[in-house]
Amino acid sequence: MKIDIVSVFPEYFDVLNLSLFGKAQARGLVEVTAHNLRDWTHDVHHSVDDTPVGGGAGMVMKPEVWAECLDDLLGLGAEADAPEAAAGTVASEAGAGTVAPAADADTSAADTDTVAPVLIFPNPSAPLFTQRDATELSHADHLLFGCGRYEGYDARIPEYYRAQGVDVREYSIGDYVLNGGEVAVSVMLEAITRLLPGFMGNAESIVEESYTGANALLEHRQYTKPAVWRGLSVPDVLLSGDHGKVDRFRRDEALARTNEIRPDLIESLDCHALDKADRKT
Ligand code: 6GU
Repeated sequence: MKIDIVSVFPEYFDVLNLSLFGKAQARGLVEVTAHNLRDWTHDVHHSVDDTPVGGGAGMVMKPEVWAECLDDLLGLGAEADAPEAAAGTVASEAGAGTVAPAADADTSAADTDTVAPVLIFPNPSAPLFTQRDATELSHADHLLFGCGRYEGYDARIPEYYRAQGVDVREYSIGDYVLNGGEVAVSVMLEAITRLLPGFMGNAESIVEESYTGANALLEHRQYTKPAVWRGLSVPDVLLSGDHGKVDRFRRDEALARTNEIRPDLIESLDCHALDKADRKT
């Protein structure tokens, strides 16, 4: 999986050379490049932001700088804006009956043999990023993250790239405010890449986690040895060796804890995912 990140603090992502992510990079499972947005500025101050139109506090990231950067990284470049570019020429040829529309489509697909990246903007005012999104994005070949700073980015940036046919996503990671998108991108990146085959080493541990599968329940609590520690005991049933009973105990606990801590997850449960015993819980 190829990953590009654009930020005014690209050094923030140096931590991706550590730990499991560093190993995954060394093994070629992921290939990350953090770019400095200011490299696409032309003015002496390398400015990337301006005051909000309509007034208000703070600064908003300018669309021109982002567009130069994203055109480059998406491979849209000059031909997207040039008047003699694809759309006009192809349309007139097709109109003259010389080139079949299907042939045009084939040619343009062959021209770009690499898959277009999914373009992702962290945004506290966007829909919540969930395990479902992480799973979906873990199947992409190329992700491009654009980190906003200050009061955010000009709303026309995602709008423009959507209109160009790019798969553009905007996500919030939770109901709190961060200073910029860098932390949010780190969170999303970890949630996505740990799902890549071979990233974790132990695929089974992923399957049983909270928020995954049809159930999307909080996970049951975990214990290790000793069976009694500072007067606190592991639940007896876990020591019984009866796998059926252990599974039922864990499932009941997952349901009860989810109901207490995250009733919203219970509300959105697929009722077909509940078995007969669950309904009694
Ligand atoms: Cl994606 N960005 C920022 N700046 N703050 C956030 C967020 C994102 N998600 C929650 N808070």
